[in-house]
Amino acid sequence: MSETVVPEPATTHCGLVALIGRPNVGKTTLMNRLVGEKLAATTRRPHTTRNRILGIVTEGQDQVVLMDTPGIDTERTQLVNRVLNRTASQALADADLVCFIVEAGEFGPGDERIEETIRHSGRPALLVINKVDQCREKEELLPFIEARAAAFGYVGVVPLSAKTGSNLDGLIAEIRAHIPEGPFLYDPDQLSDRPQRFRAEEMIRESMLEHLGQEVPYSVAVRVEEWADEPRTTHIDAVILVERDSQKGIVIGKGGQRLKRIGQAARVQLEALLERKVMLRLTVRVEADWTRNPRALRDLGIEESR
Ligand SMILES: Nc1nc2c(ncn2[C@@H]2O[C@H](COP(=O)(O)OP(=O)(O)OP(=O)(O)O)[C@@H](O)[C@H]2O)c(=O)[nH]1
Ligand SMILES: [Mg+2]
Repeated sequence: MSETVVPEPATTHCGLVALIGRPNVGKTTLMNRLVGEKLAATTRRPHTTRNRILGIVTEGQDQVVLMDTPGIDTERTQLVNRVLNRTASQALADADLVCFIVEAGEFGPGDERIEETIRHSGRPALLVINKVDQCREKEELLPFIEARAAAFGYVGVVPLSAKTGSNLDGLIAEIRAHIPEGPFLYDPDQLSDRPQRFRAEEMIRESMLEHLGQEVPYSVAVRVEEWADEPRTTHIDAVILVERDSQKGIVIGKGGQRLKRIGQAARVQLEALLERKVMLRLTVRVEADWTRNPRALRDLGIEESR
């Protein structure tokens, strides 16, 4: 008598993992590295990220759904900052696991407040100590790790460098060890919840922030208005929104030189993303006080996740 053995379906694990931390600690750089593609803008300035952005890493039976969030800045009270902070809090509330990202050797009052928020959330948390490449004395790292680990019941502490890629494997292993059993939330081939259009806007915004110096920091936004895929070329028309006429002048620059450089750098990135030739047309438009206007924020996708 023959017996048919039906193999047990392999158990899958899937978890929502919130990347939380002060502005500029490297959350987005880390997400881009873990996913292996540039999903969102990173710059040397704080307050680069404005939305919750998912980066999806599927390996074997495990799916890690990273939620990149705006840096939490508890000092700021402007509407746009309150909205950004709420976006981060919402991600924390939704998370199965929190990655609290700090910079090696630095732990200030801002970090303490975030640690307190994580404690309140009751979520399990990994402490991710980023930018270890900046540590000149590696021996200094150990007391830092020990002090932080003693202060809070982290389920793990992972020093790494999102920039050089050192110990990213260590982080993924720790995350995989702490996500719950469950079905995949996304197709294993999917890398993000965001469409190409969003990634294009992020690349243009990144180029702009890199070319602007300190001059027009965070009152700029980018909206792609037209996107046409033609046989050889993709034509993209995008609008750069600023709040004041003076800012418009700065973005455009003398004789349009700055806008030209912003466009050239963005086009190179867009061509790499789309793997084809891109014709990019940028226009600068003044939309007064958009950072203070809830509707304008919503129109730009800068809003609470739910
Ligand atoms: N040296 C070094 N720099 C890093 C590392 N990770 C990120 N950076 C740099 O830190 C800066 C901020 O990186 P982001 O990824 O934009 O930081 P963020 O935490 O997402 O910032 P917000 O979106 O503003 O909250 C960029 O200039 C990165 O290149 C790292 O491991 N080492
Ligand atoms: Mg960011």
